[in-house]
Amino acid sequence: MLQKNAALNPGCESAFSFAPSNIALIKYWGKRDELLRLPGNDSISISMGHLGAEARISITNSSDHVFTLNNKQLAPDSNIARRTSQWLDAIIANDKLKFSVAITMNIPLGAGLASSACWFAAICKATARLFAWNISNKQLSILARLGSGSACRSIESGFVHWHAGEDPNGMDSYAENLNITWPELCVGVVMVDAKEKKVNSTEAMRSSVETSPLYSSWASESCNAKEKLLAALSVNNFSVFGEVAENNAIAMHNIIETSDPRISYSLPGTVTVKNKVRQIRDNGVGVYFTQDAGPNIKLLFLNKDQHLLERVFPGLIVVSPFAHNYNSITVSASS
Ligand code: 2P0
Repeated sequence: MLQKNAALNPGCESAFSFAPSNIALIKYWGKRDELLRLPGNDSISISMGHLGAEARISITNSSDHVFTLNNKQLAPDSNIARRTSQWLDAIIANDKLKFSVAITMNIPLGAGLASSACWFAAICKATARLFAWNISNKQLSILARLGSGSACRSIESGFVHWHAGEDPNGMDSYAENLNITWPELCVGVVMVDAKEKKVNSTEAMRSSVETSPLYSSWASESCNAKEKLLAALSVNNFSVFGEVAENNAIAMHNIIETSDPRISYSLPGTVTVKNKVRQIRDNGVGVYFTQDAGPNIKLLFLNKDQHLLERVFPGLIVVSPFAHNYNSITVSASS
């Protein structure tokens, strides 16, 4: 795709970049084109500050691409290695160039914490640096999207809007920063299970689109929810923001759970956490949940409630997406 530009950045033998993971507040669920990873609906996310991936990429003399995650080499036939090899081959379009890609990540892989989003976004940004491509974040988001849909939203920090687009070629399906800050907003991760999920998002989405009776109304319902969320964001209305995000997550899981054969990403611990959130909300605490394609729960709350929530959910990982400049950070591997 970009072979005309496939000359290395002068003096640059390797390049690295960080990308945050992101949590969708209005979810992307279902594709209109699988190969180009074009979604059926717009989505809105919040980037997760320091939680994410750092990618270092260089040319290698090996006969194939080599991937390491937190200093351990990945099997070439692992799902993520295969997908990334395909992405590099498609983007660089030069069979002779092979890359060594070292990823350091502080979230677990494949546990519903948007690991593939930060993985592909970080590699995409590092690759662009290696070749000194003079391209915009919009163009980077389109390239990252080809690796994993939600990766397009991890190019930017803060609130991000992924436009589904309509073009069959996908050039109008990109992500952009919403330019809204909300310094008090926090996102908390409640880890229920860090193991890799059994059914990946790509397969589960396909099953939802093909078999769930609820999928036909998803695009219009999520479009209405998106408008409500944008209105709430424009005036920092936390209760509407939280309610819309929570309901959108519930609607997505209803679709997933009514597919045939049935898929469920929730474990008993997931249900316990959600019930606890509802219970403390009934007692006046402003907290809402969202859940992605995995058993772990993300909490949405304001920083005034952080200490209380850390007591209720021991081990809560708190991110303040607007509290720091996350453009230059060092990532330590998750244990
Ligand atoms: C999202 N998820 O909006 C939704 C909500 C999970 C639940 O995007 O097939 O890894 O690679 O495009 O992006 C996870 O799916 O799927 C996802 P592919 P992706 O965050």
